[in-house]
Order: sequence, then structure tokens, then C-alpha cells
Amino acid sequence: MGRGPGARADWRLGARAPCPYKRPMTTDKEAPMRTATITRKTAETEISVTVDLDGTGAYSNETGVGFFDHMLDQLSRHSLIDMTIRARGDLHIDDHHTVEDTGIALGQALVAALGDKRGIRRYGECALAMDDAQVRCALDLSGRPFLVWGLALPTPKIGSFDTELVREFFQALSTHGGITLHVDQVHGLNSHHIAEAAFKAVARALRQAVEPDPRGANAVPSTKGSL
Ligand SMILES: [Mn+2]
Repeated sequence: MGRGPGARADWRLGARAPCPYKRPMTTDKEAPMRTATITRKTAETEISVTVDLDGTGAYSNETGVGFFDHMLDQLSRHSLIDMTIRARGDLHIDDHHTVEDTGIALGQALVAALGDKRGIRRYGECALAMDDAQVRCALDLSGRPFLVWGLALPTPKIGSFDTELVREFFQALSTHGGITLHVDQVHGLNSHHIAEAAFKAVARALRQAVEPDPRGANAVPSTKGSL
């Protein structure tokens, strides 16, 4: 056969033909629910987080910090991970503990919902544009926390929200979610836009990473055999 489109079509058909040796030896057992609820109480905060990795991006987030709720809503909506978050923190001091501890609890909830990470894509990436801002995210659900942070928010506040807390949140999420998380600002003039683009970029990357990989044969996507 020649090298025209027909040949390529044949090759692709061949590659996709069922291979009995690669089929996992499974029963008809249903896939486990990828949901988790974490509750976390300290002298500073009391937080509950529920996630469903196979959701539709339905959310209900109430932390007492308006801008942060807006960002958590973006994280859910654009990752398609359903999230219900309730936080009661020591806001009379500032928003720091509430934001950081929500990141901790959300990271723990993701770990619990992911289980042994069988069959997921593991990696995700997104370059997200929002008006003047462009933020890039590349992440790996590696089990190895590492944050590479390249945002330079031009103002110290977004409304009453301390912009430095954006990094604090993602640091906590990376550490407690076992996520290698790179977030870089390519462009940006407005702090609200840059922060929101960051949350949306991470959301889109997370969506890819937690999704089932149809060619992944329900295996742990690592040559080590565990993540
Ligand atoms: Mn906004």
C-alpha cells in the first residue's frame, strides 16, 4: 500500500485494535467514586472541603473572604471538580490563616479523592488569557510537592484581600496535594485579572491531570509503579 492517507488510516486502525494482553484482568466491578470530604479544625480555623473529581464544576464556597470565594468558584468551575467549601477562620486577625488552611484542606481532599491515581493523565497544562493577563500553569500530580511561582501582582491589595495570599494558597495546595505546581505570569497589568487567570489556569491544568486517560489501561502512570 502507498503512503497516502489510506495507509495512515490503516495504521491507526491497527494501533487501536483490541489487544487481549493489555486488557486489565478486571471484573464488572464499578470504578470507585472519586470523592472525598476533609474536615480540619485548629485554634485558628475550622474548615470542611468536599470534592468530586468527576463532577460538572458545581460549587458552593463560603469562607468569609469575598475575593477568595470568587477564586475558589473559578477553580471549581474550570476544573469541573465539584467543590463545597465552608471555612470559619480568625478573620479578625486577617485572611491569612483562612486562605492557607483552605489550601491545606483542599490539597488533602484531592489526595484522598485521587486514591492510588490509577488511570489518570497525571500531567496538566494551560496558558490562560484574561484581558491583559496571561498566566501559564504546568502541573504534575507527582506526590512530590514543589511550587515554582512566577507571579508579580502589581498592587498589595485586591479590594480588601492581600495579594500575597494568592501564593500562600497555592503553596499550601501544592504541599498538601503532593503537586509539582508551576505558575508563571506571561503578561499582566491588573492584579484581579492576574490572580483570576492564575486560578483558572491551575483549574484547567488540574482538570486534565485528574481526568481518566482512556489509553492508560487503568495503570498508575509512572515507571516507578506508584505516585
Ligand atoms: Mn473576577
